[in-house]
Amino acid sequence: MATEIDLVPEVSSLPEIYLTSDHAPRYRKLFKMFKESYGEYPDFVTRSPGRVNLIGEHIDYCYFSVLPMAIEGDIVILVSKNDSRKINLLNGDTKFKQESFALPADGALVSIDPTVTTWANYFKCGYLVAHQYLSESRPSFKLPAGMDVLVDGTVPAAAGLSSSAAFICAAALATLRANGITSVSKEQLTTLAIVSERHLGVFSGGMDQSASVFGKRDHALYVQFQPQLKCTPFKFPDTEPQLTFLVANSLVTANKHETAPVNYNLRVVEVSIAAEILAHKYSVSIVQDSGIGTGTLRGFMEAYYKEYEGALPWDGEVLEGTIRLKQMAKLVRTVFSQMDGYTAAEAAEELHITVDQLQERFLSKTPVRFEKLKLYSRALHVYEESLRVLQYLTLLLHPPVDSVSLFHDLGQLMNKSHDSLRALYNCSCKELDEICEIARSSGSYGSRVTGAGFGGCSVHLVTSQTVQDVKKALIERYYRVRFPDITDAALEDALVISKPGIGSLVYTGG
Ligand code: NG1
Ligand code: MG
Repeated sequence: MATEIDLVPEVSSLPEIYLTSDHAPRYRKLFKMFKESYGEYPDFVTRSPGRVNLIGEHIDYCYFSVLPMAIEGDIVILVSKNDSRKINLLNGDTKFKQESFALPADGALVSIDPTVTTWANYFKCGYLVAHQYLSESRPSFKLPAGMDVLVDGTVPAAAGLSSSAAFICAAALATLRANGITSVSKEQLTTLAIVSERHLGVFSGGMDQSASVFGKRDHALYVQFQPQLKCTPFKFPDTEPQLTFLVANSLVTANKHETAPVNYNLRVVEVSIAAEILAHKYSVSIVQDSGIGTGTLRGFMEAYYKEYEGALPWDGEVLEGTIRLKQMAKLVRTVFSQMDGYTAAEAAEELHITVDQLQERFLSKTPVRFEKLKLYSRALHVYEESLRVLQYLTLLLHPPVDSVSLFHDLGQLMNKSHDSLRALYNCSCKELDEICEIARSSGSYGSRVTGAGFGGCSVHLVTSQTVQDVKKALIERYYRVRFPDITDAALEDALVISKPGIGSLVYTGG
C-alpha cells in the first residue's frame, strides 16, 4: 500500500511543531507578506525539507541504495489560486526578485530554458511534472490553475543539502493541490520529482527527492531504488554518549547546473560508459535505463548475476549484496587497465564501436566536456561506496555492544567514503578536505563531503561529548582563518547539528 501525504485541515492550526518552535515567527511573517502582496491569506501551504546524506554518494543514479535523512531546513510555499492564466512568484528573501510566467492557453506544458539562471525555473520544474501527472492521470483535466505564490527557504542554496529537490517537491505538491488533488502517494510524488531536474539539464538520481518526501522525525532513511523505490525509516541505536551528526558548510558554493558538463553530468556519463564496457566484456546486456538512455552499474551487476534476488530475507540480501559488490570491484580492476582514463577513441574501441556511435549513444542527451573518461576510478568508487552503505547499515541495525567501537567503525566508513570521493570521484575540494582534517583531529570519528560535492557541505560523526570541541576547532582553524569577517549568525548557519525532520506536507486552509 502506498503511503499518503499527510493533510492537515486548517492553516490556522498548523501542527504544533511549527507553532511552538522557532518556525512560528517565520510563518507569521510569510502570511503577512502574502496578504500584503496578494490581498488575501493563502489557500494552503506546502513544505518540503532538504537532506543530508550520511553515506552513499554519487551512487543513486546507478540505482544503488543510499542512507540520507531529511533535515529541518525546508522550502515553504504559500499558495492561492488566481483567475488569470499566470503563475506569480514572490520570495520571502527579497534578494530573489519577483517573477511571473504565463500558462500556455492551449494547456501545453510550460517551457523551461535551462540557460537562463532564475529561481523561477525550480518552481517551473515542479509545476511541469505535476501538470504532466494531472494530464495523464485525469482524463477530464484541461487547464491548470493560475497561482499566486510565495516561496521561502531555509536550506542554503548550492550547498549539497538539496535545496533544489526540496523546492521542486514543494512546488509539485503545490501544483497538484491547486488543481484539486487532495491525496497523492509519497512514491508518486517522489517519482514525479525525480525526473524534474532533468528539465534544468541535471541528470540526477533519486536520493534527494526520496529523502525530502519520506523524511521522518528522528529517523534516517534507507532508500532503495531497485527493484522499486522503497524508503525504510530507521532510528539510530541508543548509545552513551549519543550519536550526533554535525553538518559543516564549506561556504564554497557549487553550482551544479553551470558546471554539469564537466562535473555532475560527466560523472553520470562516465559510469554509464563503464557499465556498458563491462557488459560488453562479459557478454551480457543491461536492461535498465540510467536516464541518459544507457545501462547502469547496478544493471550490469544484475545482468552479470542474471537475476535479482530481492526476495531474500534482509540479512541474506545484505550478505548477497556484499559478495556481489566485492566481485564487481574486482571486475572493474580487471577490465579497466588504464587507470588515468580513456579518450573517446579508446572508450569506443573497448565497445567495438566508432567514435560517432559513442557520441550518439552516450554523449547526445547532455553536453559534456572531457579529455579522458575516468572509467576505472568512477566505477570502482560506485561499487565500493555501495558496499560501504551496506556495511554502515549493518552496523546501525546490529551495533557492537561497545558504543566506541560502533562510532569508530561507522567513522572509518565515512572517512573511506570521503577519500574515495576525493581521489576516485574527484568531487571534493581543498576547503572540504581541510574541514574533514580539522574535524577528525579534534574529535570527529568520521568526516566526509555530503551531496554532490565540488564545494558545499560536509557531515561529521561526533557525539554529544565531542561536538563542541569539533565546532570550536572548525571555527578557529577554518572559518575565522578563511572568512575573517564572518559574523556569529553566519557561523551558526554554517555549523548545524542535524536532526532528522519530517518530509513533504500540505497544510490546507478551510
Ligand atoms: P546535491 O547535493 O543536491 O547537488 C546531487 C544529486 C543526488 C546525488 C548527489 C550525490 C540532485 C537533485 N541531486 O545532490 O541525486 O546524486 O548529488 O550523491 O541533483
Ligand atoms: Mg540540488
